[in-house]
Amino acid sequence: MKKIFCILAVVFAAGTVVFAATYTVGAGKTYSTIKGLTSTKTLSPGDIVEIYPGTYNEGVYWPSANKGTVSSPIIVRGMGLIKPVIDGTGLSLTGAPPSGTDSLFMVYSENIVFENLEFKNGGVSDGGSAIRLQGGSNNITVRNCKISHCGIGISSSTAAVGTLIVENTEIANCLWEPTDGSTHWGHNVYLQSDSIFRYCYIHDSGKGNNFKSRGHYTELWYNYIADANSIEVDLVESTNTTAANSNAVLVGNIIIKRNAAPKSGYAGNDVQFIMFGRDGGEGGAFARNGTMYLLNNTIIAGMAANKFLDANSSAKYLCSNNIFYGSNTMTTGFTNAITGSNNWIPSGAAAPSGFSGTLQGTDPSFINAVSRDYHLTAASAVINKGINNPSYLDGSGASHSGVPAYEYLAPVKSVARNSDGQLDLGAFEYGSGGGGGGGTVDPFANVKTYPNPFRLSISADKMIKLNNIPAGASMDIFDINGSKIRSLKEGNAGISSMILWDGKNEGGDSVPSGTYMYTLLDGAGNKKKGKIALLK
Ligand SMILES: [Ca+2]
Repeated sequence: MKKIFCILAVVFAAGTVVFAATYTVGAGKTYSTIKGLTSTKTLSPGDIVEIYPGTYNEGVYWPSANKGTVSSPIIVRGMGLIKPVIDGTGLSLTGAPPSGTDSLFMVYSENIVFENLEFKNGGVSDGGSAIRLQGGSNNITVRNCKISHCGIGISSSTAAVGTLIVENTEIANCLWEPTDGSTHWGHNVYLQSDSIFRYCYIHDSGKGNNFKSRGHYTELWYNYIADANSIEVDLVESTNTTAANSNAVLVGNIIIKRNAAPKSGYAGNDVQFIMFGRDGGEGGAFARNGTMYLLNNTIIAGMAANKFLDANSSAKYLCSNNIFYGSNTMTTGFTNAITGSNNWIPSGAAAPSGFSGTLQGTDPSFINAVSRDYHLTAASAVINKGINNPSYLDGSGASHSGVPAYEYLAPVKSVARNSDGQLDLGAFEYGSGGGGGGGTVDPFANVKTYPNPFRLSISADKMIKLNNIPAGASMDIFDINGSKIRSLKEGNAGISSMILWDGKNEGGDSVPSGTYMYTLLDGAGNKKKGKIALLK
């Protein structure tokens, strides 16, 4: 029997009606592999690709024809509580599309969101990446993903690539170990293009750096970057960095250098920590022509040998409201490139000549530095010692507020930063949420309702879906008069972390077109309210 495999939804974009499709991938679904879909279908703006839990041993090519628009991106979504795994075990990631790929996801496209997916074991021997942006890629978002044990975690090519956004994502243990005797480093992140990373946990790069970019402009907001084998944040030169305003802004990050020597053969990298300049010192064809704005970060050296800030003669730092703890070496040789105010540094460290309002002491009074809880105690001398109006210039030279509105919350979340009218130093305001400081997390923060509006007559499975539902949560649906018409539970259709509604009331009758209100409730008493527009 012939089946209709796509679910039609209605997307209102810029006043036009676009018919978008939902495609399902997984065991027993329309497509058994992701490649099986992308090699046979051209995806359109607003399309949704639902990847069901399982292991996908494949490299996938995302061609330029598969592109969304800014208002109607293509969503590629892992379904369920356990992320589907794209596992590169045994694959050679050295090929060229369309038949081969050099990465687990090799992307040439625009306006795509990849969310709730896990990538691992790709390209360890051949340098393949979990996700690689190739020429023409732009406005690619990676959200709520996990990447580990690949040759490189996320990379981008030297061809024209637009902005990459990575949020709520863990990237760890990437390691490139060639079998042909050649020397390569591999990094958790290695970009040639502009990027924004926020609420991410980037750690334990196997050989190289946690975050490396040769892009013109980089933003890092509220990330936890720790325990690289080599450099933690390494923003160096390329043809992209000679133009004015080849800047970077780092706000509210926790950046930690571990107390351990690098692997054998990589001597010297127990010194470098944050680099804004050149890979190879002052030589080479290019330089980095810009400023790194370091604002309200907590920067922890694991040992006295660590040098916090490194640069080259054309690169500058503007540092305000940071805590530098654990080493007395702020920099060597680049003190004139470093300006800023209201930073805390150890009493044994020499403040760079461009610093003003420096606080010094033996201990900034963290809740528990040994267990890495860098929230502040009530006794901390850095409370209310920040400047209140930190700002930065972006990659075009436009000025923006650098006031931190959020804080990193382990492992890959964020929480609003307390605002008492006077900024504290570091990544955590005294009394803010997270460990040590109390506070709560919205368990429904990532719930999405789709399609919404919901057009019953053209929906093949006649279901409206809510994803990212906490285990055991319930949903009450009300009509416009406030009368409860239906109660549903997480997993009601046999898919964990989802609730599906068939547009019927408790008695099994289809409800009329209109707006319906719902309330989600979890076992801890947390609530979320929303609306569903139902069209017949
Ligand atoms: Ca304060």
